[in-house]
Amino acid sequence: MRTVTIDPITRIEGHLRVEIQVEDGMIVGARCSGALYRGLEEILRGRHPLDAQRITTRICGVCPLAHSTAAALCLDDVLGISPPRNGQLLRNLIYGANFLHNHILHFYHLALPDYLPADALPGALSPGTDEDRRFSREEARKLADHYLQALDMRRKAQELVALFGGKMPHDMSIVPGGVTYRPDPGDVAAFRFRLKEIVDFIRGVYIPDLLLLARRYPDYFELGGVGKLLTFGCFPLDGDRLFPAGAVLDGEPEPLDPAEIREHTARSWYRGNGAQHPREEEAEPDPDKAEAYSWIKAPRYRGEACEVGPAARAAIALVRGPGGFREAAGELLTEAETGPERLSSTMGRHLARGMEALFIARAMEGWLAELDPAAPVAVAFTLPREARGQGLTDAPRGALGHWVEVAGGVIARYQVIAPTTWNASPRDEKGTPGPIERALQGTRVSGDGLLEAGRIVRSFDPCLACAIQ
Ligand code: NFE
Repeated sequence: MRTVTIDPITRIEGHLRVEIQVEDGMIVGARCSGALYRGLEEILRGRHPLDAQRITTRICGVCPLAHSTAAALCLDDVLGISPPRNGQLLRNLIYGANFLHNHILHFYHLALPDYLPADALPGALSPGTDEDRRFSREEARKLADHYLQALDMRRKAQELVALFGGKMPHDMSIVPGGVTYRPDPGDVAAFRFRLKEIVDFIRGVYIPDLLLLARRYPDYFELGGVGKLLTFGCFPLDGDRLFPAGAVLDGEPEPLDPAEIREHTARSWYRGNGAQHPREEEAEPDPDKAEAYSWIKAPRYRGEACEVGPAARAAIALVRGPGGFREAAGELLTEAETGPERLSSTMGRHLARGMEALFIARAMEGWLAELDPAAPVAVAFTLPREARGQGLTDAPRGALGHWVEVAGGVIARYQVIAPTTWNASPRDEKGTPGPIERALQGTRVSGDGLLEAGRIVRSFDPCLACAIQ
């Protein structure tokens, strides 16, 4: 048996160490480790509750809107308020732009180089290997052109965030009770113009490229599966969510029960085994814990290590989501010659990202058309001195939760469980591997496993800045 260590794994956000054991051409064991403790939850203790929203957006520069949104939902819950419809539309438009940026970034700039020949991209951008490259020269040249075009699309998506959010990263608009921005007709026109270009790009370039990748690498629908899925849903509007919440533990979608979440720390550098609900969690760092191998905790839902992200959202939305999603997603799955049972796989995750990118962009066009420059965008509130709240949303990478306890008018406890905390989690006290560890185990590999492991791990789009707080 050979142990191969990838440390750090490149083309993801942050520092993730992945160790695989390879025996007789198969990955027989895997360990994911997050090596950097951050302490954001500790920084929040004793601060004014409204600071939570401004500080937690700084958790990450890739998905700051995810934390801004989760913190706003958490404080809305503390205050017992929800934004007026205009405020909800604006929150969704700002957050939607962050999703579009993320998915274009992930497909073209983080994942695609794993499949392009070494000479398709200029030196430093190239993965530097020609192993298992299946695109023709012409296809590779076209994809490399799209790699550059995608940079421009990302700029436009970031401009969308800045138009209504004030700036990118770390918006200044989303606040408890709504947003601080009133729709200005000039900004709305600028937003519409850019959004149309992004929709055209997703439909005319991203989706065809995605289908080409799926056709060249159909075996990756069989690699990197997890099977157990969880989503908190996202984009709330008048009590419904564009993507509904739910879980798949035994093959059938079931409703979400947030009381069933626990964070385990048996193999993480914190005292004890954890297994607490984030509402009551006390996690004291213990860097000398001998049996631990990661700063990432191990969140579990009903005791299960669940994959979160686009595959989970699509699996639930295909059953409980809006008709428009079910139809479009069904068509794309047929074109890719696969089915919903293959969403939790390396290629399934890419496909699910593409299908939701187009659906979210179209939903944004509808929300934009509904904005009313004269209608209120926020509601006023008075902060209680004692309260608890939770803010659950999906981020681009999956289920994101913020939990707060306010005591004596200040934050007594603030807990964050981010998507990559779920996906890149280590084992728990029962020895259950985290989703990425599970996805790697049992994979047939051609050589030392580096190629397959890189493709599988990147399909989760890990972000270590978010994973450890
Ligand atoms: Ni730092 Fe994030 C997303 C969140 S991932 S990118 O999407 O929350 O753990």
